[in-house]
Order: sequence, then C-alpha cells, then structure tokens
Amino acid sequence: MRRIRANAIAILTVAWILGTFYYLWQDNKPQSSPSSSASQTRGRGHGQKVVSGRLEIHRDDRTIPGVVHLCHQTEISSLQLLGGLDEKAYLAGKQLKPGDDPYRDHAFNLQESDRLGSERAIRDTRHYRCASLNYDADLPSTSIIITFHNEARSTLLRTIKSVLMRSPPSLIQEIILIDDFSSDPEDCQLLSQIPKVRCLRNGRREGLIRSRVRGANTASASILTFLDSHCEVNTDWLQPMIQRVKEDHTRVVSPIIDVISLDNFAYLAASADLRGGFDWSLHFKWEQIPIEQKMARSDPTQPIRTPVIAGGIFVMDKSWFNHLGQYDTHMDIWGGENFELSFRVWMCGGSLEILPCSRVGHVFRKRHPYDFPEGNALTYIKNTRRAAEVWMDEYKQYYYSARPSAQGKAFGSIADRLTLRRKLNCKPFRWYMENVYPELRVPEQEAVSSVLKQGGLCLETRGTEALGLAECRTIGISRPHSQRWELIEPLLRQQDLCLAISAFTAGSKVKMEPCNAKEPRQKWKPKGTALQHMVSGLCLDSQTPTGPPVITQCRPQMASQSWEPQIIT
Ligand code: LR7
Ligand code: MN
Repeated sequence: MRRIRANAIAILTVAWILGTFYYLWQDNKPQSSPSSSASQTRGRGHGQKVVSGRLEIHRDDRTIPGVVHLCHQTEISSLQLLGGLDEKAYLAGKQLKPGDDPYRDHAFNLQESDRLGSERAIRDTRHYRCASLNYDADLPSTSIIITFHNEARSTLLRTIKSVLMRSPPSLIQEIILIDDFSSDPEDCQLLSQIPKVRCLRNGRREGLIRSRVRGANTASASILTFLDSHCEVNTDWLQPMIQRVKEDHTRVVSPIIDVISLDNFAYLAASADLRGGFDWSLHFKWEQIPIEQKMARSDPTQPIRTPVIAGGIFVMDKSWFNHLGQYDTHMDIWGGENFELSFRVWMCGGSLEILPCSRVGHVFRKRHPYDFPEGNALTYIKNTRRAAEVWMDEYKQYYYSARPSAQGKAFGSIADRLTLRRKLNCKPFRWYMENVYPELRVPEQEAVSSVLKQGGLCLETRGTEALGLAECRTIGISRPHSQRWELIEPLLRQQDLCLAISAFTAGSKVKMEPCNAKEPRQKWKPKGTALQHMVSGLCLDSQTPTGPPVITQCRPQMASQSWEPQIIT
C-alpha cells in the first residue's frame, strides 16, 4: 500500500515538473511557423569577440510577406514609396560584371544582395508578447540619419525602403543620408528623389563620426535615429524606442541587432540575452546578461541595461545629444565613438538600454571594405585613446597595459572634451565601474616587493601603526617584513596593512591601517621619485631622518621627499 502511494507521488511529481517545463517552453517559443534553429553566434564586427548565444535561422520562404504585413493600415505601394526614383534603372546602373569577385568591394556577397531586390519579407523575430504591447498615439517623429561611404546600391536602398515600409509614416520626419565622399556622387543625387529623403554629400572624407554630427545638425525632428547603411528594420522597430525616449529623454536606446548573413543574406534572429560589453583594450563584444539580472527578468519585453552600445543603431533625443556634446569630432573614420558616447551617457546622467521588442537586421562583416587614410590600426588607437584619456581616469592604465602599442601614439588635443566633462559635472569612471559595469574585472596586478630608500635609510613600520626611517637591511629573503613594501596602485601595502594619512592637511602624520582600496586616505601615486597622496596632493616627507614621516607640500628635488623603490626578489 505504502509503495503504491509512493509511486503515485513520484509519478505526479514527474508529471508536474514536465508540465512546468512545457509551459516555460511554450512561453518562450516564437509565435510564427516552425523553423529550424541552430546554435550559433551573433555576427561580429572587426576583431570583436562574441559569446555563443541562440540564433534562429529562418529562411525567407517561410516568412509572412513583409509589405502586406507591415502596411496593413497604409498599403503604400512600392511606387509611391520611392517617388521619382526609377528603382530598376538605379539598381541596374551599378552591377557586378561577370567574373567579378562578389565580395571584393563590399566584403559581403553583392551578387546575393542584388538578387534579393529592394524589398523582401523578413520574419518578425520578436518575442510574441511584443506584438500585444501598446504605444502612445502621439509619439514624436524622428529624423533618421544614415551615413555611408561607397555602400552597395542594393543594401542602401533596402535600408531606406525597409524604414519607409515598416515604420508608421507619421513617425518618419525625414531620412537624412550623408554621403561620406563616396567615389560616385550620383547615388546621393538619385536617392534624394525619394520622398522624405535628403542627401548631403561631404566635400572630403570625414569618417562616420563627423558625418553623423553633420546629419544631426541639419535634422528637424526632436528625436534622432542612427542607422548603418546596410540594415533592414523589422516590424514595429521604431515605436518601442521612441516611446522609451519620450518617457525619459536621457535614455539612449538601441534595438536587438539581428544578423543578415554576408554570404546569402538570410535574416537571422539574434539572441535576446545579450548586452554590449568590452575588454580593456577597448574592443566591443556581445556578452551574456549577468545571471542575477537574467533570473530577475520575468517579462521578456523589458529593456536590458547595457554598459555600452554597439554604436551604429540607436535612438536619442536631439537636445540630449547636443547637451551631452554630440560626438568627439576629432575622432576619424571608424571606431571608438561608441565607447566615448556610452561612457559619456552613463557618467553624465543618462542611461543605455537594448529594447527586445525592437529588431533591426545588420550585415556584419569580417573586414572593412574601405580604406583608412591614416591606416586602420592608428585610427583605432587614436580614437580609443581619446576615449580613454577623457573618460577612464586612473583606469586608463589598464587600457595601456592591454594595448601597449597605444603608448606614445598621437591623439590630438582633448582639452575641449575635458572642459565638456567638467561642465557637465560627470561622475568618475570609478562610479561607472561600480554601478554600471561591475562585471568588468580589473586585471590582477603583480605585486612587486621593494624597499623605499631615502639616502642610505629605508622606510619601515614599527609596531602596528607607526613608521620611521632605519638603516636598510638588504639581505634578500631574510629581509624583515617591516621594510618590504608592495606598490599596487593606489595602495602601498605591507600584507593587510596600508599606508594612510591621518588627516588631509600638510604636516599630518602617516600611519598603517587595514587596507581598503576605496579609502581616500590610502591612495598614493608615484610622482617622480616622490610619493604623492592622490586626494590631498601632498607628498610623503620624512622631515628629519629620525622623526615620523608626514605629508607636506610636494617639492621635487627635496631629499626628504625622495623614495627610491628598490625591487627585492
Ligand atoms: O569613413 C567612413 N564613412 C562612413 O560613412 C566609414 C564608414 N562609414 C559608414 C558606413 O558606410 C556605415 O554605414 O558608417 C557606417 C558604419 O560603418 P561599418 O558598417 O563599416 O561599421 P561596423 O558595422 O563594422 O561597426 C560598428 O562599429 C562602428 C564603430 O565606429 C560604428 O559605430 C558602426 O555604426 C557600428 N555598427 C553597428 O553598431 C551595427 C551593429 C554592428 C555591431 C557590433
Ligand atoms: Mn555596419
């Protein structure tokens, strides 16, 4: 009897567990037709690392026709969309010649892109719950800004057309194209024939950063939307982003960026569990949302906070963009501006998020299809160095250790950007590290043991707190701990005790106390051969060879302020 009851309980438990799993699975299942899914990664940009994530592959033939689906209220025909532009002639004007390498000019398969035509259906890749969300009826309109340099005609036209087809017309104030000095000026002229499209051509190559600023400066809507020139926007992509910015103008929002295959142009759903991150060399990467945040997400339509954005596709209030200093226009061509913008937004009072109910496809490439007048590596170093120097405070040392080749490379003047940072009263990078990106680990520093020598004497500890100078005892391993220091910026350590000032005024004694890297009294940095207390700006001074060390006004050359570290092994 007892066994039967135990069996029944076991069966019921298993059934309950299976039922729960089935329910959760149903909840996550995409709404539309069955399709193959495969474990892959989000596409990548140049040198970008990726983490594995789920990426569902959906072939075009299984999709709902995009135009019918999207234009249900307006039924805009292709002809009306393009106004005076003769699409066929435009596309035929530049075509691959037989025998040409289809990857040569654009680093994607041009033949496939051309074959697709200018409009095609793509699968609605959002979580099904997104479709039932409501947005304000009176959302403000936006200026779409697309900068391009020698973009293929078919990809650029598909970007523009997808915007016109898949956005409520009232939300599109205008589409501003900036032709960044492409070889053929005709593309710009021809595309200007499309209603709502304006095209400005640069008189010389400026790079995407200055081009976007030019576009933003001429925009007439109160909200800016940036897109790359090889995108396809998906169903209801715009409303969630404008809604979030309307509710709080300090939010800078981006969509989930789906992958358009550079080989066959299949539109692939990207994982909804990723956010933007980076390593200390300032390379962008997609990374999993931290597990605690993932567990706390009961609603898959909720925004995802992100430490950085990929950079190309985002929506931002125009006055907030201007207030925060637009972009650093001394950055050239490509790269780094996404970090600079992301740090600035977070540190100066805004926030960055990815909205899962907004999806935009992008052709991820493996190389740049265009040239960099100053070279790719130097340009990336210049741009990221500017970002590090202006925004990363003492953490820039990790950037330089991860990218030693950046040291000594020219990066121009950053005075204007430092003034901007002061004027906006932005928080320190430490705040960003603690509150926005605590998952970014600071590299372990190798502890170097040394004595701190002044003349023939060495700095030593006496008892638990006190310090003084004494004759150096230099016999290797047997050296007593009291003269052995570890310099791990900003701390000056002896095991668990650190050198601290007792007060912030000149003449205050120093003492030893338990280490705490956040304690302002314990922060030191080398200044020549002197040791400067970072907060008070005063220097460690022995005053007299026998007296207790104190902090005094820094005077370079003063023997009593000179502490030569001598490494001991
Ligand atoms: O000199 C140039 N002038 C330009 O107008 C160089 C480029 N461009 C245009 C170019 O035609 C394109 O429309 O600028 C746009 C971006 O250039 P891409 O497509 O070569 O860049 P990307 O997609 O490899 O790079 C990502 O990182 C860049 C860093 O500077 C920019 O922020 C891109 O906008 C950004 N793209 C995205 O965020 C899309 C998602 C990719 C990822 C990750
Ligand atoms: Mn791109």
